[in-house]
Amino acid sequence: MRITALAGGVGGARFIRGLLAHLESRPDLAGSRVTVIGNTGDDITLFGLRVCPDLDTLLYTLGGAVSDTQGWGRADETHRVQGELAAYGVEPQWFALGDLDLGAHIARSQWLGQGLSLSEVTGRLAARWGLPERGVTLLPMTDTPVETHVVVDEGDGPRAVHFQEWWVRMQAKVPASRFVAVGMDRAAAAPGVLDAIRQADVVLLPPSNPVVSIGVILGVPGVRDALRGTPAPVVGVSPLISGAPVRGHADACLQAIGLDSTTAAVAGLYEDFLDGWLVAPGDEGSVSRRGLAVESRPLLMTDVAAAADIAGAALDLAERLRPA
Ligand code: FO1
Repeated sequence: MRITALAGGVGGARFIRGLLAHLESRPDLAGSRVTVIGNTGDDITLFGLRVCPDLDTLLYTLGGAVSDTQGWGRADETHRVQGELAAYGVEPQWFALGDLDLGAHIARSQWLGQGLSLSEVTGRLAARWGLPERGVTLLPMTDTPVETHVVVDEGDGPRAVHFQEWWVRMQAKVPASRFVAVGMDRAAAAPGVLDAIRQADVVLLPPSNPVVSIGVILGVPGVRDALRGTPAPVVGVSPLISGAPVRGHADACLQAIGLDSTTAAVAGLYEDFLDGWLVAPGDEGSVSRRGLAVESRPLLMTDVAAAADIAGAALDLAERLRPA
């Protein structure tokens, strides 16, 4: 089976890890291939290095090296280089870059500097983490730089800050009035992205942030059309449980674009291509849209087994929606 998923950071990575665990329990689906289209709107250049948080979170999580307490970054991490940067007074100091993590950013920046595309770079990093052996291909949504910037007003008038400054330094506590995907007007889908959607047997939307992760991927030219046109059923998993995100700031993001923090509002963002929607118990009544198959089940990915069950339920729903 060819499965394609659009994914952001921690929630998306944990879901894909669950999906792979579920596939291992399905001899009938042996040989399945999973293509993950990763959000690059969170990317930031720091200290001359290109940092791709969502791609790295997917690589580390699927490679078994992620810090499970944080959900991002490396396990057993140290911050000696960061301590030196602080000692020299190098800014910014609000974005924690560990020593092991810096290895990925240096390798990526070196290869980008040598003219490799972000897709080629991501392929090299993925090979180190054993993704090809697990039938997984990780594609950046675009090879051209796209960065989400956030318009905030702290009382001295509106200004745009990089997404990471809003997300990490401000902890999304300063209300955002707008998200701008800088560079999207010049962006093209990375090689293989549109075909991965069009030629999939199933397309899955993990419980990633619907505005700044999935929403940014949907802004890549051709992606939304591919999702509307693919013969594959498109099944999503609600990132909200009773209106609240499990982690992160999806509620603040939805509020910023004038939406309620409800699973119905999120489904509404995907309504022109969504075929199935997995919601938390008690939320099923809130989403009633013609042509949308809604099912409810516990959605807390407390561990890999729980994530595998959720991914399995999404896959089962998609298989029931596939044309006979
Ligand atoms: N998140 C934080 O809350 N604080 C950090 O200092 C931080 C550093 C960081 C470094 C590398 C990386 O790949 C991710 C990092 N994150 C940090 C998480 C990141 O802001 C978010 O995971 C995504 O950008 C949103 O999905």
